[in-house]
Amino acid sequence: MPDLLQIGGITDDMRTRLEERFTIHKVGDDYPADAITHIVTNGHDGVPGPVLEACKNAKVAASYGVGYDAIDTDACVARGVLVTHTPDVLNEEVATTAIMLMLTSYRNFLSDEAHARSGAWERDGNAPLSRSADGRRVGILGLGRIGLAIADKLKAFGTDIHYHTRSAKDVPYTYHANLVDMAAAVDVIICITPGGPATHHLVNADVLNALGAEGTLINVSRGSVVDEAALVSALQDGRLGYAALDVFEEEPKIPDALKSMSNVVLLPHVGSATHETRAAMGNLVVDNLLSHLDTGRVVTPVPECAHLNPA
Ligand code: NAP
Ligand code: 8YV
Repeated sequence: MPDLLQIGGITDDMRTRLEERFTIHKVGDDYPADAITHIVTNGHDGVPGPVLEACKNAKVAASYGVGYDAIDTDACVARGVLVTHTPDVLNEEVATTAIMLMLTSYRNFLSDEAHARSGAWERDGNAPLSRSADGRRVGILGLGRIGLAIADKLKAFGTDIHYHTRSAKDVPYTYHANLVDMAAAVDVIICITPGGPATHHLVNADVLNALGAEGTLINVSRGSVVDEAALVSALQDGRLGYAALDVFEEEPKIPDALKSMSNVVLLPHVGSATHETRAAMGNLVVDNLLSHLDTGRVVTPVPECAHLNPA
């Protein structure tokens, strides 16, 4: 059987399917680098440079996740390694996470829940009023597969939808070519672009200032998209009102300042983390690897590697 290198964790279902066709080696163990033809990894661990260099005969690196900013695709292409990812199967889940972050922030459900659970309701009376999430102006930063799913779900809340991307799309939403202009025009920004150098600190102090003292920043993209230091200082100064975050610059570290703020909602990068969606992602990872074994083609190459996938 061909040799597969495992970087990071895989689910039991993935292991069961992969063990039928591959001999699996783990990256921390002593593995036969020259024999490795396939790699399985994820959006956090990527493929470290020394591993890519050692696995000279690798043909495919299949990543468990849609975002692949942790993988050096140029280096992979240079070595003829086809990188795959898991688009589409997680659109609805991540969109739901974004909506839940927005609703939680507006409706103050975390402190309301604590109020009910702690007995404060009986002792001190009703919880404070919160802000309505209905009828808001929301700017989606990145209107791709997941951004479009977010827009669809927002319609249920009577949202006025705006977006910023590098090029305008054929959609019935308000396009802003300039992100600061969009920030000034909306109540909420939801970040859902890819990570990597092209989007690094796209949300900077100017964007946060334009979003303003009543504004809400939601990030379900990558921590690198938001200048975290600028975010902390905007929240501390009251220049930005609220934030709801699933992703951070130095995961799993979250700045203590954010942890101490009651106007901030924090999640540990769980945008796609349900049994159902992770199973679909795992199946697509394995489908890519098995398809390559059986046909020489993969199912979902990343765009940078599409030319390595035979027609
Ligand atoms: P996608 O379909 O490729 O969409 C990306 C969107 O971002 C496009 O609309 C693109 O439009 C826009 N964009 C790219 N670069 C930009 C830039 N420099 N400035 C402004 N807009 C830019 O990607 P997707 O499948 O929706 O996934 C998006 C990202 O979500 C992933 O890459 C991943 O990082 C993140 N994600 C997070 C979680 C989580 O658990 N929190 C889960 C899944 C995905 P233009 O090309 O026209 O600019
Ligand atoms: C996962 C994600 O947390 O798909 C992505 O880009 O961020 C999430 O779905 C992660 O990639 C799992 O490896």
